[in-house]
Amino acid sequence: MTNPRFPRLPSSFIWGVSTAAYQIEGAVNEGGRGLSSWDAFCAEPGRVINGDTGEVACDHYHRYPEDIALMKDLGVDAYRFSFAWPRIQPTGSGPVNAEGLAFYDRLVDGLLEAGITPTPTLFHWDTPLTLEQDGGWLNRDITDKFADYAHIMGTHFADRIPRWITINEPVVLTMLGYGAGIQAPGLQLGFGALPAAHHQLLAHGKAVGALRAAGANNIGIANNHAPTWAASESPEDQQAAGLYDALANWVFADPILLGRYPEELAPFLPEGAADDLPTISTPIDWYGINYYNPTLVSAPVGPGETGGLVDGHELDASLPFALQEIEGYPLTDFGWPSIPAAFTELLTSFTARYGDALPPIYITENGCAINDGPDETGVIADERRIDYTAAHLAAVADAIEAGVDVRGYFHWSLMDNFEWAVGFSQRFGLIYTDYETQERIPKDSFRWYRDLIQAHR
Ligand code: PNW
Repeated sequence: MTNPRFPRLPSSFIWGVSTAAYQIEGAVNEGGRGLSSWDAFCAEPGRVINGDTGEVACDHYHRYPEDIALMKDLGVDAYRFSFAWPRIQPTGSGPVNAEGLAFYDRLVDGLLEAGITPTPTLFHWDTPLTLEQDGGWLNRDITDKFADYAHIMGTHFADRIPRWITINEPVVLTMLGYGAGIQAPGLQLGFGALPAAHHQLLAHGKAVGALRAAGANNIGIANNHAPTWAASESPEDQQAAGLYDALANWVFADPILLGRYPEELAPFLPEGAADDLPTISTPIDWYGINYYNPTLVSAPVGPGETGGLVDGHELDASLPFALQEIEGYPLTDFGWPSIPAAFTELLTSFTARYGDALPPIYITENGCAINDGPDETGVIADERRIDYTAAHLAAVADAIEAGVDVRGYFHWSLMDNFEWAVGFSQRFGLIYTDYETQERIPKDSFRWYRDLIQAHR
Protein backbone atom coordinates (compact mmCIF):
# COMPACT_ATOMS: atom_id res chain seq x y z
CA MET A 1 0.00 0.00 0.00
CA THR A 2 2.06 2.91 -1.25
CA ASN A 3 -0.38 5.81 -1.40
CA PRO A 4 -2.42 6.11 1.82
CA ARG A 5 -5.14 7.93 -0.08
CA PHE A 6 -5.50 5.01 -2.47
CA PRO A 7 -5.94 1.88 -0.35
CA ARG A 8 -5.78 -1.35 -2.37
CA LEU A 9 -8.84 -3.57 -2.34
CA PRO A 10 -9.35 -6.75 -4.38
CA SER A 11 -10.13 -6.26 -8.08
CA SER A 12 -13.44 -8.10 -7.57
CA PHE A 13 -14.48 -5.65 -4.82
CA ILE A 14 -17.98 -4.14 -5.23
CA TRP A 15 -18.01 -0.34 -4.95
CA GLY A 16 -21.26 1.34 -3.97
CA VAL A 17 -23.09 4.20 -2.30
CA SER A 18 -26.05 4.17 0.10
CA THR A 19 -29.19 6.17 0.82
CA ALA A 20 -32.59 5.58 2.44
CA ALA A 21 -36.10 6.49 1.26
CA TYR A 22 -37.20 8.90 3.97
CA GLN A 23 -33.84 10.68 3.93
CA ILE A 24 -33.91 11.59 0.23
CA GLU A 25 -37.25 11.05 -1.51
CA GLY A 26 -39.53 13.83 -0.27
CA ALA A 27 -42.91 13.77 -2.04
CA VAL A 28 -44.45 12.35 1.11
CA ASN A 29 -48.00 13.08 -0.06
CA GLU A 30 -47.54 12.01 -3.65
CA GLY A 31 -48.09 8.80 -5.56
CA GLY A 32 -50.56 7.44 -3.05
CA ARG A 33 -47.95 7.11 -0.28
CA GLY A 34 -49.29 6.56 3.21
CA LEU A 35 -47.80 8.30 6.23
CA SER A 36 -44.91 6.80 8.17
CA SER A 37 -43.75 6.94 11.77
CA TRP A 38 -41.22 9.56 10.70
CA ASP A 39 -43.84 11.92 9.20
CA ALA A 40 -45.61 11.85 12.56
CA PHE A 41 -42.40 12.21 14.58
CA CYS A 42 -41.22 15.21 12.56
CA ALA A 43 -44.59 16.88 13.11
CA GLU A 44 -44.13 16.77 16.91
CA PRO A 45 -42.58 20.06 18.04
CA GLY A 46 -39.05 19.79 19.41
CA ARG A 47 -38.31 16.31 18.06
CA VAL A 48 -36.11 17.22 15.09
CA ILE A 49 -33.54 20.01 15.10
CA ASN A 50 -34.81 23.18 13.50
CA GLY A 51 -38.23 21.60 12.84
CA ASP A 52 -36.78 19.91 9.74
CA THR A 53 -38.80 17.16 8.05
CA GLY A 54 -38.43 14.75 5.14
CA GLU A 55 -41.35 16.35 3.29
CA VAL A 56 -39.08 17.52 0.47
CA ALA A 57 -35.62 16.30 1.52
CA CYS A 58 -33.57 15.92 -1.70
CA ASP A 59 -36.71 15.67 -3.86
CA HIS A 60 -35.25 12.45 -5.19
CA TYR A 61 -38.77 11.20 -6.01
CA HIS A 62 -38.76 13.68 -8.89
CA ARG A 63 -35.03 14.06 -9.49
CA TYR A 64 -34.00 10.40 -9.53
CA PRO A 65 -32.88 10.54 -13.21
CA GLU A 66 -30.33 13.22 -12.33
CA ASP A 67 -29.20 11.18 -9.32
CA ILE A 68 -28.76 8.07 -11.44
CA ALA A 69 -26.71 10.11 -13.92
CA LEU A 70 -24.49 11.31 -11.07
CA MET A 71 -23.95 7.72 -9.90
CA LYS A 72 -23.09 6.67 -13.43
CA ASP A 73 -20.51 9.44 -13.53
CA LEU A 74 -19.21 8.29 -10.14
CA GLY A 75 -18.73 4.83 -11.61
CA VAL A 76 -20.21 2.74 -8.79
CA ASP A 77 -21.09 -0.90 -9.32
CA ALA A 78 -24.08 -0.85 -7.01
CA TYR A 79 -26.55 1.47 -5.32
CA ARG A 80 -28.08 0.74 -1.93
CA PHE A 81 -31.41 2.55 -1.44
CA SER A 82 -34.57 1.64 0.44
CA PHE A 83 -38.13 0.96 -0.59
CA ALA A 84 -40.63 3.00 1.40
CA TRP A 85 -43.11 0.47 2.73
CA PRO A 86 -45.85 3.16 2.95
CA ARG A 87 -45.50 3.78 -0.80
CA ILE A 88 -46.20 0.12 -1.50
CA GLN A 89 -48.85 -0.53 1.15
CA PRO A 90 -50.02 2.85 2.49
CA THR A 91 -51.31 1.35 5.74
CA GLY A 92 -48.78 -1.46 5.96
CA SER A 93 -51.08 -4.24 4.81
CA GLY A 94 -53.64 -4.91 2.11
CA PRO A 95 -53.59 -4.13 -1.59
CA VAL A 96 -50.58 -2.79 -3.40
CA ASN A 97 -50.46 0.86 -4.39
CA ALA A 98 -49.56 0.59 -8.08
CA GLU A 99 -48.16 4.13 -8.22
CA GLY A 100 -45.69 3.28 -5.49
CA LEU A 101 -44.43 0.22 -7.32
CA ALA A 102 -44.27 2.24 -10.53
CA PHE A 103 -41.86 4.73 -8.94
CA TYR A 104 -39.47 1.94 -7.98
CA ASP A 105 -39.89 0.40 -11.44
CA ARG A 106 -38.62 3.65 -12.93
CA LEU A 107 -35.75 3.83 -10.45
CA VAL A 108 -34.69 0.18 -10.85
CA ASP A 109 -34.93 0.27 -14.65
CA GLY A 110 -32.95 3.53 -14.74
CA LEU A 111 -30.23 2.00 -12.58
CA LEU A 112 -30.01 -1.14 -14.70
CA GLU A 113 -29.79 0.96 -17.84
CA ALA A 114 -26.90 2.87 -16.26
CA GLY A 115 -25.14 -0.39 -15.43
CA ILE A 116 -25.67 0.00 -11.68
CA THR A 117 -26.86 -2.95 -9.58
CA PRO A 118 -29.92 -2.04 -7.49
CA THR A 119 -29.41 -3.21 -3.89
CA PRO A 120 -32.60 -2.30 -2.03
CA THR A 121 -33.33 -2.43 1.68
CA LEU A 122 -36.94 -3.40 2.37
CA PHE A 123 -37.15 -1.37 5.56
CA HIS A 124 -35.08 1.61 6.70
CA TRP A 125 -37.14 2.90 9.67
CA ASP A 126 -40.19 4.40 7.89
CA THR A 127 -42.84 2.20 9.53
CA PRO A 128 -46.32 2.70 8.04
CA LEU A 129 -48.04 5.00 10.56
CA THR A 130 -51.11 2.79 10.84
CA LEU A 131 -48.91 -0.04 12.05
CA GLU A 132 -46.95 2.24 14.40
CA GLN A 133 -50.22 3.32 15.99
CA ASP A 134 -50.97 -0.33 16.52
CA GLY A 135 -47.79 -0.83 18.54
CA GLY A 136 -45.35 -0.84 15.64
CA TRP A 137 -42.39 -3.14 16.24
CA LEU A 138 -43.57 -3.91 19.77
CA ASN A 139 -46.51 -5.79 18.25
CA ARG A 140 -45.70 -9.23 16.87
CA ASP A 141 -48.40 -8.86 14.17
CA ILE A 142 -46.04 -6.65 12.20
CA THR A 143 -43.79 -9.62 11.43
CA ASP A 144 -46.37 -11.33 9.20
CA LYS A 145 -47.28 -8.03 7.57
CA PHE A 146 -43.61 -7.45 6.81
CA ALA A 147 -43.31 -10.92 5.28
CA ASP A 148 -46.30 -10.15 3.00
CA TYR A 149 -44.66 -6.91 1.94
CA ALA A 150 -41.36 -8.74 1.30
CA HIS A 151 -43.22 -11.26 -0.85
CA ILE A 152 -44.83 -8.48 -2.89
CA MET A 153 -41.45 -6.87 -3.57
CA GLY A 154 -39.76 -10.18 -4.31
CA THR A 155 -42.45 -11.23 -6.75
CA HIS A 156 -42.35 -7.94 -8.58
CA PHE A 157 -38.57 -7.45 -8.73
CA ALA A 158 -36.83 -10.82 -8.42
CA ASP A 159 -35.91 -10.89 -12.11
CA ARG A 160 -34.32 -7.43 -12.00
CA ILE A 161 -32.76 -7.23 -8.53
CA PRO A 162 -29.81 -9.52 -7.81
CA ARG A 163 -29.00 -8.46 -4.21
CA TRP A 164 -31.41 -7.77 -1.35
CA ILE A 165 -31.31 -6.35 2.20
CA THR A 166 -34.16 -7.03 4.61
CA ILE A 167 -33.83 -4.49 7.42
CA ASN A 168 -31.51 -1.59 8.25
CA GLU A 169 -29.97 -1.36 11.72
CA PRO A 170 -32.60 -2.86 13.99
CA VAL A 171 -30.30 -1.79 16.83
CA VAL A 172 -30.78 1.90 16.13
CA LEU A 173 -34.56 1.68 15.73
CA THR A 174 -34.71 -0.32 18.97
CA MET A 175 -32.36 1.77 21.08
CA LEU A 176 -32.96 5.27 19.75
CA GLY A 177 -36.58 4.82 18.61
CA TYR A 178 -38.13 2.68 21.36
CA GLY A 179 -35.46 2.78 24.09
CA ALA A 180 -34.20 6.35 24.38
CA GLY A 181 -36.89 8.28 22.48
CA ILE A 182 -34.43 10.15 20.27
CA GLN A 183 -35.85 8.90 16.97
CA ALA A 184 -39.32 7.82 15.81
CA PRO A 185 -41.55 6.63 17.38
CA GLY A 186 -40.00 8.52 20.32
CA LEU A 187 -40.70 6.02 23.10
CA GLN A 188 -38.48 5.82 26.18
CA LEU A 189 -38.84 2.23 27.26
CA GLY A 190 -35.23 1.47 28.20
CA PHE A 191 -34.76 -2.30 28.24
CA GLY A 192 -38.51 -2.54 27.58
CA ALA A 193 -37.59 -1.81 23.95
CA LEU A 194 -36.15 -5.28 23.43
CA PRO A 195 -39.37 -6.79 22.05
CA ALA A 196 -38.93 -4.37 19.13
CA ALA A 197 -35.53 -5.98 18.51
CA HIS A 198 -37.01 -9.47 18.62
CA HIS A 199 -39.81 -8.59 16.24
CA GLN A 200 -37.43 -6.98 13.75
CA LEU A 201 -35.25 -10.08 13.85
CA LEU A 202 -38.27 -12.31 13.39
CA ALA A 203 -39.53 -10.10 10.56
CA HIS A 204 -36.08 -10.38 8.98
CA GLY A 205 -36.18 -14.19 9.14
CA LYS A 206 -39.70 -14.35 7.74
CA ALA A 207 -38.75 -11.91 4.98
CA VAL A 208 -35.78 -14.06 3.95
CA GLY A 209 -38.22 -16.95 3.49
CA ALA A 210 -40.78 -14.79 1.69
CA LEU A 211 -38.20 -13.33 -0.69
CA ARG A 212 -36.85 -16.78 -1.55
CA ALA A 213 -40.38 -18.13 -2.06
CA ALA A 214 -40.86 -15.28 -4.54
CA GLY A 215 -37.70 -16.23 -6.43
CA ALA A 216 -35.39 -13.56 -5.01
CA ASN A 217 -31.85 -14.51 -4.00
CA ASN A 218 -28.65 -13.17 -2.48
CA ILE A 219 -30.18 -11.81 0.69
CA GLY A 220 -28.54 -10.06 3.63
CA ILE A 221 -29.26 -7.67 6.50
CA ALA A 222 -27.57 -4.32 7.30
CA ASN A 223 -26.63 -4.28 10.97
CA ASN A 224 -24.89 -1.39 12.70
CA HIS A 225 -21.95 -2.57 14.78
CA ALA A 226 -19.62 -0.66 17.06
CA PRO A 227 -16.79 -2.27 19.00
CA THR A 228 -17.49 -1.74 22.69
CA TRP A 229 -14.52 -0.46 24.64
CA ALA A 230 -14.60 -0.64 28.45
CA ALA A 231 -13.54 2.58 30.16
CA SER A 232 -11.14 0.71 32.47
CA GLU A 233 -10.03 -2.71 33.67
CA SER A 234 -12.24 -2.42 36.77
CA PRO A 235 -14.75 -5.26 37.13
CA GLU A 236 -17.60 -2.73 37.24
CA ASP A 237 -16.61 -1.13 33.94
CA GLN A 238 -15.93 -4.51 32.36
CA GLN A 239 -19.35 -5.78 33.39
CA ALA A 240 -21.16 -2.67 32.17
CA ALA A 241 -19.30 -2.86 28.84
CA GLY A 242 -20.14 -6.54 28.47
CA LEU A 243 -23.83 -5.85 28.96
CA TYR A 244 -23.75 -2.93 26.54
CA ASP A 245 -21.91 -5.05 23.98
CA ALA A 246 -24.63 -7.72 24.18
CA LEU A 247 -27.31 -5.05 23.79
CA ALA A 248 -25.71 -3.09 20.96
CA ASN A 249 -24.03 -5.86 18.98
CA TRP A 250 -24.61 -9.50 19.79
CA VAL A 251 -28.36 -9.49 20.38
CA PHE A 252 -28.68 -8.47 16.71
CA ALA A 253 -26.11 -10.89 15.29
CA ASP A 254 -26.08 -14.07 17.42
CA PRO A 255 -29.73 -15.01 16.74
CA ILE A 256 -29.16 -14.68 12.98
CA LEU A 257 -25.75 -16.34 12.77
CA LEU A 258 -25.83 -18.78 15.69
CA GLY A 259 -29.56 -19.22 16.36
CA ARG A 260 -29.29 -18.08 19.97
CA TYR A 261 -29.66 -14.97 22.12
CA PRO A 262 -27.01 -13.64 24.51
CA GLU A 263 -28.05 -15.06 27.89
CA GLU A 264 -28.00 -11.82 29.84
CA LEU A 265 -30.76 -10.35 27.68
CA ALA A 266 -33.16 -13.28 27.80
CA PRO A 267 -35.21 -11.75 30.67
CA PHE A 268 -36.13 -8.77 28.48
CA LEU A 269 -37.33 -10.71 25.44
CA PRO A 270 -40.98 -11.61 24.78
CA GLU A 271 -42.14 -14.92 26.20
CA GLY A 272 -41.48 -17.77 23.80
CA ALA A 273 -38.82 -15.80 21.93
CA ALA A 274 -36.61 -18.89 21.80
CA ASP A 275 -39.21 -20.66 19.65
CA ASP A 276 -38.62 -18.10 16.92
CA LEU A 277 -34.87 -18.67 16.71
CA PRO A 278 -35.09 -21.26 13.91
CA THR A 279 -36.91 -18.67 11.75
CA ILE A 280 -34.57 -15.85 12.74
CA SER A 281 -31.54 -17.96 11.85
CA THR A 282 -32.79 -18.82 8.35
CA PRO A 283 -29.47 -18.85 6.46
CA ILE A 284 -28.57 -15.62 4.71
CA ASP A 285 -26.22 -15.24 1.76
CA TRP A 286 -24.14 -12.40 3.13
CA TYR A 287 -23.96 -10.17 6.22
CA GLY A 288 -24.01 -6.37 6.00
CA ILE A 289 -22.12 -4.24 8.49
CA ASN A 290 -22.63 -0.51 8.99
CA TYR A 291 -19.70 0.98 10.87
CA TYR A 292 -19.11 4.51 12.14
CA ASN A 293 -17.14 4.44 15.40
CA PRO A 294 -16.61 2.44 18.60
CA THR A 295 -18.41 3.08 21.89
CA LEU A 296 -16.68 3.68 25.23
CA VAL A 297 -18.67 2.32 28.16
CA SER A 298 -18.29 2.57 31.93
CA ALA A 299 -20.33 1.48 34.93
CA PRO A 300 -23.16 3.89 35.83
CA VAL A 301 -21.86 7.26 36.96
CA GLY A 302 -22.57 8.94 40.30
CA PRO A 303 -25.96 10.22 41.44
CA GLY A 304 -27.20 13.22 39.52
CA GLU A 305 -25.07 12.43 36.50
CA THR A 306 -26.53 10.97 33.35
CA GLY A 307 -25.96 7.76 31.48
CA GLY A 308 -24.07 9.78 28.90
CA LEU A 309 -24.89 11.61 25.70
CA VAL A 310 -26.03 10.30 22.34
CA ASP A 311 -25.84 13.02 19.72
CA GLY A 312 -26.55 15.65 22.35
CA HIS A 313 -29.43 13.81 24.06
CA GLU A 314 -28.99 12.73 27.67
CA LEU A 315 -29.51 9.06 28.39
CA ASP A 316 -31.46 7.85 31.38
CA ALA A 317 -29.16 7.80 34.44
CA SER A 318 -30.84 4.66 35.74
CA LEU A 319 -29.36 2.52 32.95
CA PRO A 320 -26.81 -0.10 34.10
CA PHE A 321 -24.08 1.50 31.95
CA ALA A 322 -22.89 4.94 30.93
CA LEU A 323 -21.51 6.11 27.59
CA GLN A 324 -18.27 8.08 27.78
CA GLU A 325 -16.55 10.49 25.38
CA ILE A 326 -13.67 8.93 23.46
CA GLU A 327 -10.73 11.31 23.54
CA GLY A 328 -7.58 11.60 21.50
CA TYR A 329 -8.94 11.06 18.00
CA PRO A 330 -10.03 13.47 15.26
CA LEU A 331 -13.75 14.24 15.38
CA THR A 332 -16.11 14.50 12.44
CA ASP A 333 -18.46 17.49 12.45
CA PHE A 334 -21.17 15.38 14.15
CA GLY A 335 -18.73 14.90 17.06
CA TRP A 336 -18.19 11.21 16.21
CA PRO A 337 -14.53 10.15 16.52
CA SER A 338 -12.66 8.77 13.51
CA ILE A 339 -10.97 5.52 14.57
CA PRO A 340 -10.22 3.33 11.54
CA ALA A 341 -8.31 0.72 13.57
CA ALA A 342 -11.55 -0.06 15.44
CA PHE A 343 -13.07 -1.01 12.07
CA THR A 344 -10.41 -3.67 11.54
CA GLU A 345 -10.91 -4.75 15.15
CA LEU A 346 -14.66 -5.09 14.54
CA LEU A 347 -14.28 -7.12 11.35
CA THR A 348 -11.73 -9.51 12.80
CA SER A 349 -13.89 -9.93 15.90
CA PHE A 350 -16.70 -11.17 13.65
CA THR A 351 -14.50 -13.83 12.11
CA ALA A 352 -13.31 -14.84 15.57
CA ARG A 353 -16.82 -14.99 17.05
CA TYR A 354 -18.66 -16.70 14.20
CA GLY A 355 -16.06 -18.69 12.28
CA ASP A 356 -17.67 -20.81 9.59
CA ALA A 357 -21.14 -19.53 10.53
CA LEU A 358 -20.22 -16.13 9.09
CA PRO A 359 -21.16 -15.62 5.42
CA PRO A 360 -19.28 -13.11 3.25
CA ILE A 361 -19.46 -9.54 4.55
CA TYR A 362 -20.43 -6.37 2.75
CA ILE A 363 -19.90 -2.98 4.32
CA THR A 364 -23.38 -1.57 3.80
CA GLU A 365 -22.59 1.84 5.35
CA ASN A 366 -19.57 3.85 6.42
CA GLY A 367 -18.98 7.56 6.17
CA CYS A 368 -18.83 10.80 8.12
CA ALA A 369 -20.52 14.14 8.59
CA ILE A 370 -18.26 16.88 7.27
CA ASN A 371 -20.36 19.98 6.84
CA ASP A 372 -18.24 22.07 4.46
CA GLY A 373 -20.14 23.93 1.76
CA PRO A 374 -18.98 25.52 -1.51
CA ASP A 375 -16.18 28.13 -1.37
CA GLU A 376 -16.19 31.36 -3.50
CA THR A 377 -15.32 29.31 -6.57
CA GLY A 378 -18.08 26.78 -5.94
CA VAL A 379 -15.67 24.01 -4.91
CA ILE A 380 -16.37 21.84 -1.87
CA ALA A 381 -12.96 20.86 -0.53
CA ASP A 382 -13.98 18.14 1.90
CA GLU A 383 -10.48 16.82 2.49
CA ARG A 384 -11.49 15.41 5.85
CA ARG A 385 -14.09 13.12 4.24
CA ILE A 386 -11.41 11.82 1.87
CA ASP A 387 -9.10 11.22 4.83
CA TYR A 388 -11.82 9.46 6.82
CA THR A 389 -12.93 7.26 3.95
CA ALA A 390 -9.44 6.38 2.72
CA ALA A 391 -8.39 5.42 6.24
CA HIS A 392 -11.51 3.30 6.76
CA LEU A 393 -11.03 1.54 3.42
CA ALA A 394 -7.43 0.85 4.41
CA ALA A 395 -8.83 -0.64 7.63
CA VAL A 396 -11.06 -2.90 5.51
CA ALA A 397 -8.03 -3.90 3.43
CA ASP A 398 -6.20 -4.77 6.67
CA ALA A 399 -9.13 -6.95 7.76
CA ILE A 400 -9.14 -8.73 4.40
CA GLU A 401 -5.43 -9.35 4.77
CA ALA A 402 -6.14 -10.80 8.22
CA GLY A 403 -8.55 -13.27 6.61
CA VAL A 404 -11.95 -11.56 6.82
CA ASP A 405 -14.07 -12.12 3.69
CA VAL A 406 -15.27 -8.60 2.82
CA ARG A 407 -16.73 -8.35 -0.67
CA GLY A 408 -17.73 -4.72 -1.07
CA TYR A 409 -18.26 -1.24 0.39
CA PHE A 410 -21.26 1.10 0.20
CA HIS A 411 -20.33 4.63 1.23
CA TRP A 412 -22.84 6.54 3.34
CA SER A 413 -23.99 8.59 1.60
CA LEU A 414 -24.43 9.39 -2.08
CA MET A 415 -25.63 12.87 -1.15
CA ASP A 416 -26.33 15.13 1.81
CA ASN A 417 -29.77 14.24 3.14
CA PHE A 418 -32.24 14.30 6.02
CA GLU A 419 -30.15 13.04 8.94
CA TRP A 420 -33.07 11.95 11.16
CA ALA A 421 -33.27 13.76 14.52
CA VAL A 422 -30.58 16.24 13.49
CA GLY A 423 -32.41 17.18 10.31
CA PHE A 424 -30.32 18.81 7.59
CA SER A 425 -27.63 19.98 10.02
CA GLN A 426 -25.22 17.10 9.28
CA ARG A 427 -23.92 16.44 5.78
CA PHE A 428 -22.79 12.88 4.97
CA GLY A 429 -22.78 13.14 1.16
CA LEU A 430 -20.19 12.76 -1.57
CA ILE A 431 -22.54 15.21 -3.29
CA TYR A 432 -23.59 18.51 -1.73
CA THR A 433 -27.33 19.18 -1.68
CA ASP A 434 -28.44 22.81 -1.82
CA TYR A 435 -31.79 22.51 -0.05
CA GLU A 436 -32.98 25.88 -1.43
CA THR A 437 -32.47 25.11 -5.09
CA GLN A 438 -32.06 21.31 -4.99
CA GLU A 439 -28.85 21.78 -6.93
CA ARG A 440 -26.46 18.84 -6.50
CA ILE A 441 -22.76 19.71 -6.39
CA PRO A 442 -20.21 16.87 -6.41
CA LYS A 443 -17.63 17.42 -3.67
CA ASP A 444 -13.89 16.79 -3.96
CA SER A 445 -14.56 13.46 -2.22
CA PHE A 446 -16.83 12.47 -5.12
CA ARG A 447 -13.94 12.89 -7.59
CA TRP A 448 -11.58 11.08 -5.23
CA TYR A 449 -13.99 8.12 -4.89
CA ARG A 450 -14.41 8.01 -8.67
CA ASP A 451 -10.63 7.90 -9.16
CA LEU A 452 -10.28 5.22 -6.50
CA ILE A 453 -12.90 3.04 -8.19
CA GLN A 454 -11.24 3.64 -11.59
CA ALA A 455 -7.86 2.62 -10.19
CA HIS A 456 -9.34 -0.77 -9.24
CA ARG A 457 -10.76 -1.50 -12.70
C1 PNW B 1 -27.13 5.11 10.31
N1 PNW B 1 -25.36 5.64 16.52
O1 PNW B 1 -27.68 5.51 11.53
C2 PNW B 1 -28.34 5.02 9.39
O2 PNW B 1 -28.52 3.75 8.80
C3 PNW B 1 -28.40 6.09 8.37
O3 PNW B 1 -29.73 6.24 7.93
C4 PNW B 1 -27.82 7.36 8.94
O4 PNW B 1 -28.03 8.47 8.12
C5 PNW B 1 -26.34 7.11 9.14
O5 PNW B 1 -26.12 5.97 9.95
C6 PNW B 1 -25.60 8.29 9.76
O6 PNW B 1 -26.07 8.55 11.05
C7 PNW B 1 -27.02 5.53 12.72
O7 PNW B 1 -25.88 6.38 17.40
C8 PNW B 1 -27.59 6.29 13.73
O8 PNW B 1 -24.33 4.94 16.79
C9 PNW B 1 -27.04 6.32 14.98
C10 PNW B 1 -25.90 5.60 15.24
C11 PNW B 1 -25.30 4.84 14.23
C12 PNW B 1 -25.87 4.81 12.98
